[in-house]
Amino acid sequence: MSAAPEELEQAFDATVAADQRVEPRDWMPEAYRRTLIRQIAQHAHSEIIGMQPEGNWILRAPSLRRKAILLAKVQDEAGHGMYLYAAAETLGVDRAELTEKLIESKQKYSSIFNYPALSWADIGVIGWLVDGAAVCNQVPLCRCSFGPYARAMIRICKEESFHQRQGYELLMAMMRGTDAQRAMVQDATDRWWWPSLMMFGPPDGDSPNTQQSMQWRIKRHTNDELRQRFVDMTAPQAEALGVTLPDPQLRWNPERGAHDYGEPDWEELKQVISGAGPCNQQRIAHRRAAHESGAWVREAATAYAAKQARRATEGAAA
Ligand code: FAQ
Repeated sequence: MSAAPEELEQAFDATVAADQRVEPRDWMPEAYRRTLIRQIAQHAHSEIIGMQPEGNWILRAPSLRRKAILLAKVQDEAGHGMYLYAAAETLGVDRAELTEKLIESKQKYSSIFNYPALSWADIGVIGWLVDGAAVCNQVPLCRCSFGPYARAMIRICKEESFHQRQGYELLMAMMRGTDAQRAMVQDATDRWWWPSLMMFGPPDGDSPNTQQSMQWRIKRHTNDELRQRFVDMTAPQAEALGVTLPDPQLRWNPERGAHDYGEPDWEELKQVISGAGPCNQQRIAHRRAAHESGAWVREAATAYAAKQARRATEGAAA
């Protein structure tokens, strides 16, 4: 005898309340499934589009060592995209369908990847600030209520935190260099600081999804809570590095036990999310071209898999 809808819902609520994991075979509310598909797909797309600003620097890395490190980082991002698409597929969507939605601009990806990487210092700053923000946002997702997403995040966070450190190490090397190198690091910090704060999403009062996602324990903290955590973590790192964060309002507030900081330009975030950022068109055009020129690989892999399956059946029958 199958369970009544209210019993299924009660079982789901109890799983979430007990901090246990909801698994793909379990009953879940349709809106929970849709929210997860939206967030995991956006997250996967961000990893894949996020390969572009750095990929652009692989051929121009200043040494073989730096080239090998950057190549490995960009490959890790492709891997993160794959785990996340696989997690989304457990919810009943197909990776090919999600890719179509991305290249038709019907699904979002992180605003941060619509800014250009203009100098070699940008590669260090992307590691330090962008991966730093990603880690801050994603560590709590390791405790997300949906099992496949939470498990994917564990490995992703380990790799992102390694990326954050390698970015910081690159910047330390540049800061020990010439005045021109130090100026490059400061310039890159000035350009990436505010967009990094915007990665955490709109302010809480303007975030339509947070409340429900927190009730479902998909999100464990609000956008503003995580943004504050990032500022508090990054301000001393900037000081140790010897760069100035471009915010005259940034200062330690002993009463709050946290840093006060200025307001990001939320109008800019809206523009970038809605497709009018500096690189939106270029990023999607590049992704679409890569998808189209890779069609023969997908066809060949499918034909090969079909041939192997046929051989296995014939072998079993013989
Ligand atoms: N960019 O109600 P909320 C990385 C959208 S991975 C674009 O607050 P929510 C690794 C939001 O989707 C970076 N869109 O939404 C790496 C929603 O739109 P919708 C990606 C944004 O979901 C490093 C609407 O605005 N990380 O960096 C942004 O509760 C280096 C209203 O917002 C993740 O995806 C934005 N910044 O909270 C790779 C982490 N912010 O769909 C390469 C997982 C908001 O309703 C190099 N995701 N929107 O039309 C999350 O934690 C959440 O989805 C948030 C947004 C916090 C991003």
